[in-house]
Amino acid sequence: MRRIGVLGMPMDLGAGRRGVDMGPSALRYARLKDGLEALGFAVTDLGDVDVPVAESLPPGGGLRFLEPIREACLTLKERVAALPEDTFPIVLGGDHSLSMGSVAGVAARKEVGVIWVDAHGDFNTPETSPSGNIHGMPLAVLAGLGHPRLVEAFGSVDPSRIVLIGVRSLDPGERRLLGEAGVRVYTMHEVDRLGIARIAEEALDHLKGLPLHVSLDADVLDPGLAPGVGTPVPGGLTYREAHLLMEILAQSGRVHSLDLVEVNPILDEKNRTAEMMVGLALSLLGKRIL
Ligand code: 4U7
Ligand code: MN
Ligand code: MN
Ligand code: MN
Repeated sequence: MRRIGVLGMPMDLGAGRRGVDMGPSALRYARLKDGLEALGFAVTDLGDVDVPVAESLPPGGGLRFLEPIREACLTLKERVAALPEDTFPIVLGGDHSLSMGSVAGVAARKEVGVIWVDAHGDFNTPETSPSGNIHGMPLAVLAGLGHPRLVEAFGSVDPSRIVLIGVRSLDPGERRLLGEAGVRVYTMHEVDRLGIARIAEEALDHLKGLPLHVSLDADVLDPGLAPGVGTPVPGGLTYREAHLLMEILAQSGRVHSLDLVEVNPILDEKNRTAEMMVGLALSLLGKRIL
């Protein structure tokens, strides 16, 4: 597959802090397209999906911005599902709730396994969420748990086909739900004990035979490397752990789609976080040292 379609999703409605809506610009400014072209891909930037700005919306009671997030993610789902079979979608976020749309979109094209690389579980439901922020819920929705308006639109992946990597912050309710659903979870404890190479290989084996979607949340990286995130948690992946994970997944030849999410340029230092994320995307798409 030598074609890539880039789609921006400038949405911050699902996050507690403002600013991730500028993530797509920051990732483009970090020369994503040039880097991919240097690898030999034909890259088309398809522009941004329309997302309303928070100021234009009524202050939602209950789940914050449920309907506008649903609407924008449905548009993203359709845009991704409509891409030609030979085109690798890269979705630029934006808060992580957008992955409800991107994953449901690729899952409409073919059955996929999902590798969710994140400091958090993103497996809350309205009942378990301590914040009410929808970016803490997308993985549960994809697995069929959560608000019916979201599950009916985006539920699309069997929980046995999900692997979480890099986790170090779980709320009590989502921890229980992850266990009950049977999601494979590699926390930072396992990263330290087993090493990221073994985890990458186990994940590939667990999802054997399936094309893979990688959802990469910038906050999986150690905050020292990636300060531009809204919900930093100490003790994240090092530079080489993150790249090695991407390199091993790339060598499998099975990755078919990617989200780059949760980059917050307001909180960043000279676009370092976006530059890290672009570097990781290039490793995932086959950039080699030698
Ligand atoms: B992200 C949190 F409570 N779990 O639900 C929540 F700690 O997409 C954080 O991974 C969610 O960045 C983080 O609000 C969502 C919180
Ligand atoms: Mn996330
Ligand atoms: Mn996160
Ligand atoms: Mn975050």
